Amino acid sequence: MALREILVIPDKRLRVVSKPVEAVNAQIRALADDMLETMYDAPGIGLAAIQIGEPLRLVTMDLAKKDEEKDPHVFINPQITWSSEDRNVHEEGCLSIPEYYEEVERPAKVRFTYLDLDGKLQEVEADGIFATCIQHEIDHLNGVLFIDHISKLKRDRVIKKFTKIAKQAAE
Ligand code: GNR
Ligand code: NI
Repeated sequence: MALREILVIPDKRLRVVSKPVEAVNAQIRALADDMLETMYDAPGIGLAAIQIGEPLRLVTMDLAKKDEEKDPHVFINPQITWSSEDRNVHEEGCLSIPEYYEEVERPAKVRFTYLDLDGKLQEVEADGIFATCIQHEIDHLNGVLFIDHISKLKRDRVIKKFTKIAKQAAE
């Protein structure tokens, strides 16, 4: 297991469309391990592989509360098969946009398929924070960030702030 660096905006790699995982092998399981370790360390409730620079359609998640036991999940090639008409507003954050939070409206419930770590196809229905989080992570696989769902004024402001920080760090 290894702790990996999390990419932060405006890193262009966060805009890449990730490729499907071709085979669930030892390499993929090792990458999922690194992602879980990095996610727990951050700490975050979800992580997409591209956030550690790996352009593969692989997501980790743990929605357990602080006082609960760990509940690690790995979703490979997740695909939404149904979204509810009714929508929900939830405050979102992203490890690639540190310490910035904003409300985002998304379908309240989704169904999605994915491959598990044994390469077996699964389908689940998600609501609440689970629905919000899987949609946030699948967005990452498509190069989409939660700030793409907020007003252009707010988005431009946060991108400008992080661009300035990156330029200062490069000096
Ligand atoms: O840790 C995270 N919290 C969170 C809160 C609300 C909606 C989505 C998330 S995901 C985020 C971790 C992350 O950046 N995943 O890509
Ligand atoms: Ni994120």
